[in-house]
Amino acid sequence: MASWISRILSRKKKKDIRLAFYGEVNAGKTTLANRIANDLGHEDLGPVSEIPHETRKVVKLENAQLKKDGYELNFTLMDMPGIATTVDYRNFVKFGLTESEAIQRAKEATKGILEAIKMIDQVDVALIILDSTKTPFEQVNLTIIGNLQLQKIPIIIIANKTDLPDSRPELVRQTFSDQAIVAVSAKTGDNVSALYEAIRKIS
Ligand SMILES: Nc1nc2c(ncn2[C@@H]2O[C@H](COP(=O)(O)OP(=O)(O)OP(=O)(O)O)[C@@H](O)[C@H]2O)c(=O)[nH]1
Ligand SMILES: [Mg+2]
Repeated sequence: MASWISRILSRKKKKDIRLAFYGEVNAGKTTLANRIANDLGHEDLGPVSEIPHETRKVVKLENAQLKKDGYELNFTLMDMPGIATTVDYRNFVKFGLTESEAIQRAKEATKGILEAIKMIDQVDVALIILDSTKTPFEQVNLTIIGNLQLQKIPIIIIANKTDLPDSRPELVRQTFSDQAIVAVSAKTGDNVSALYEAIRKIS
């Protein structure tokens, strides 16, 4: 091939992988999104909190590039609001919010859940983040996974929080034995590099 043709071809920008972080509230979606963003030389996508529904809007980071062991991946990271079947403002009051702050947060959280679900058709690869100290049988997880599978979007299940003593990633593996699963600690960064390998394989 003429060298000028190969130069033009190699200049062609690789397609972005729109990588979405789905899961229940407090599973660690934003912590993991921030960890990946930082690894790739970017700022945090958003704040992390023990109060549920901290993320109430889809937050995107475009042009995040991973160069590793001879391969290159270009991402748009999409941190999603946590999915819940019910949003009760009284839960937020327990965390010290005033009643009006709690009601406002509940309204925003409900909108956020709908936004996250609507966005499914814009996703190339979905990470389903699970808190591996909790039961993986939650209805919410099954609903999200079912929806993504219906749309034929490849998914990777993340058993997060492996740094905690009551983490049980093996239970996640048993429950979703036909899925790609990566056990990580988004907090310490442990095994996040295995996640990059899994994304490369699946996308
Ligand atoms: N020990 C431990 N804690 C974690 C880990 N990942 C997240 N957390 C904690 O879990 C809580 C929730 O983390 P977030 O990243 O805000 O969770 P989220 O899934 O984005 O939550 P929402 O935005 O509310 O849906 C915070 O207190 C985090 O510090 C982890 O790998 N290990
Ligand atoms: Mg979040």
